[in-house]
Amino acid sequence: MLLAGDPAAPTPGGGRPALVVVGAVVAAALALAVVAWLAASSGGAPPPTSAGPGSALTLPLPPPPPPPATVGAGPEVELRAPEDGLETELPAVAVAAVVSATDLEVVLVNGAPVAVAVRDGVAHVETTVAVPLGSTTIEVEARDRAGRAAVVRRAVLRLAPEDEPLPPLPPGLVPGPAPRTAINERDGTVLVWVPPATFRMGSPFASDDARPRRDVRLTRGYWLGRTEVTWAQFRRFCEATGRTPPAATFSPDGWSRFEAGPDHPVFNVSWADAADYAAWAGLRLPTEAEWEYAAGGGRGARFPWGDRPPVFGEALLNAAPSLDLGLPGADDGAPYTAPVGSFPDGASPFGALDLAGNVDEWVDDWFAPYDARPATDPRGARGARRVYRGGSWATPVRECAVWARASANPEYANAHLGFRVAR
Ligand SMILES: [Ca+2]
Repeated sequence: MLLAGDPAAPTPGGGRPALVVVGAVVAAALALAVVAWLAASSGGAPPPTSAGPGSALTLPLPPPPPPPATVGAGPEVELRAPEDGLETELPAVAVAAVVSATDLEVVLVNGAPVAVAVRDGVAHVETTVAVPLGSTTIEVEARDRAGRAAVVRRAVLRLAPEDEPLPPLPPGLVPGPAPRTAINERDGTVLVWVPPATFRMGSPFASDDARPRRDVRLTRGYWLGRTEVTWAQFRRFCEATGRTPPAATFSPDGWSRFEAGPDHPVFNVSWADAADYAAWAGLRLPTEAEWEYAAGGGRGARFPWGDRPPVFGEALLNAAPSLDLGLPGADDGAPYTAPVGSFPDGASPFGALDLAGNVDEWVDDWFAPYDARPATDPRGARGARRVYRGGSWATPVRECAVWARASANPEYANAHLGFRVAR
């Protein structure tokens, strides 16, 4: 099976028309699965999609990120998947893109250049991308000869329906309060199910740490804590194991005093504190790749809920004021930590909460630079620093991106850094 972006995938000229015809048959079913999946992940609200008989089905696409101020508007890309029927044998999808640009230089589909045909003054691109089981991301990128900013458009395809049967609950887990959730009996953590997937990790809009991007395959589904571990949970662990709990208080300005409530996320914990808790609970810390996929669902969007930043009066996460967007991050109503799960509208595609903001979260991996080669179930190579993810109450909104990486000495502990568990 080919992976998206695999160098063996079709390139300009090489047998493309036949593959397009066959792949197109798959596309409609996939696109419909996308619609269903996006509808489910957005709380039932139908996505802005139209599909009349015989017409192309336009995938719901996030708005492109703004280009850098020094670069003018680039080409525009419209990604379409034709509606032709159902075919399940071939794990490939036809990608048809319409590109509007006066002086087009190159169009890339998942990083590979594709042939462009100009009809009626508009460039049309058709190619196929092999897709693995689970979720995959189709990404079309175009550049013009003036080198102006490429516009990247994405669609996420799922071969498996959202109501795919869950594997049997492993020992220690019991059914949770909602579909596709479970409760870990030892510590009461509510977990959400994240299915196996292939996705593009990192972002072209990220700092150097989150590049180069790579295709990551997660071969096994996993359970992830719906929220961060709380003070109440961590104190029970300390009582059971004879540990001294860390301080739940700090002075943000040297004279006032903040005390986190028992339903706030634990902080002032080292990486070892987090790992010890997880082991005590019969759980583990998520890997960095697991964390990123659970947060973004492979959609390429900046935040767990999508690309749109919160507007005035809207609470999607607990972050710091974000003057770069002209947004009042303090609208979240929490100057420091907030009770876990306080921002249900900021849920990830799998229903996890507070992945962006509240407290940063230790993950299992050591920090290591990304490698452009595809990776399967990656773990950071042993290093000096452990990774933490997601941003916190002290992080500007824009920096609470699903791809944003941070790392610290494993002994580091601070009032912005906690963790969540996985199984
Ligand atoms: Ca968090």
